Amino acid sequence: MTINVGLSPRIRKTPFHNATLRAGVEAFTVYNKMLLPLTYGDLEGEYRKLTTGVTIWDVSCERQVEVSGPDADACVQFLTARDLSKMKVGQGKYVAMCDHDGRLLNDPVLLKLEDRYWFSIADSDMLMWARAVAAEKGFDVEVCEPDVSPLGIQGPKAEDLVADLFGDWIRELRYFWFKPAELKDIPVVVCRSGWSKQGGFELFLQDSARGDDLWDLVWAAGEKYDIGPAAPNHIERVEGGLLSFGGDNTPDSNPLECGMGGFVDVDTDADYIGKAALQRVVADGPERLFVGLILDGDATGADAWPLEHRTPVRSSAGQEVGTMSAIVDSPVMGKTIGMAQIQRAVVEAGDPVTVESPSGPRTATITQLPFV
Ligand code: THG
Repeated sequence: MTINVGLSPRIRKTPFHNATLRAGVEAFTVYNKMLLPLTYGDLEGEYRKLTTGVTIWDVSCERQVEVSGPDADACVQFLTARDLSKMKVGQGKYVAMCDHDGRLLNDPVLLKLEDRYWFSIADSDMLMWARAVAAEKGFDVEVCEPDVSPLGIQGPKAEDLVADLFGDWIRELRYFWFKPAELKDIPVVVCRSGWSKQGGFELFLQDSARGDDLWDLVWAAGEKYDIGPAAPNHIERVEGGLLSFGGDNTPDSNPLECGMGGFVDVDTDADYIGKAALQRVVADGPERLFVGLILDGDATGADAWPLEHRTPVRSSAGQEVGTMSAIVDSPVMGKTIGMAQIQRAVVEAGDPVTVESPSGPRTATITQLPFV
């Protein structure tokens, strides 16, 4: 008798799946019901290549929610807590999608194409949400998940590599701006974006049958830059203060409690879900702030541990004043650093706090994000 365990059609493989296996992928997680490679077995080397060279990432799981049709502008604006009235074709923006009480539902990159929009989403079901909202509001739109899979090229040498592939015009692309292009005959959208602070691009593959071909072309062009396979890097993203949706925020967090205050427009004519609630949050101030923690003393390796739960952050009097969602040893800072949601009053008072580490309680200083 054979017992089948593991993969099922419920968990989707990416167009680059075989390529990542060939490259030696060693661990996956599931994101938007799709496999997301986590490591190729050498996290330290992957961090080094990301911060000094160039890496290739299978981030197909950043799925697109496409909105097209006569009411696409109005529908996308209604779904987005940011004024989109000046957004241009070819432009991307980091946006918050919120519910009616201003809770953050997703933090996608929004791309405005010629005749449609793509919400390039984090890990929550926005296809369902967008369809429901569009239908209830009577918007004349079509909402779907298109055959689009981003391939990340991240690191300081990414620009030279992508210029070798597509031409020097890519050097003129501003952050989150993009352009449709072809590589050989593979249709892609080239966007200056990616979930790292090291610079880079994402090639949004528009034909899942060509995953191997695209990966191999990038790899071949990357050989002269010593390209390596990698993935969204936990240490680098903590140093860079990038929000991991679902990990750093709780289901009831508003965007101001997730460090997204700068990307939310409340003083605008634009009409969107959650606007009144967010106006109140801005007027009253959020209850919590998303901040960095620097643990006192040098990073020893003993106090950065995998966090399976948000762990309590306490005041010196022992009161719980927040929760920590990530903790890593930072090679750049030589310190153990964390990310936490902490009561605004405590942050504003500037008091030190305490976190429980495997080696006992550690005092920490609150700091603004990003660290680096
Ligand atoms: N690329 C694409 N889709 C994505 C992600 C991505 N979907 C899921 C997830 N990542 C969305 N979340 C983020 C979070 C942060 C950033 C991008 C996507 C980001 N932020 C910069 C910052 O906060 O410093 C820049 C923000 C700005 O200045 O506008 O890059 O990575 N396709």
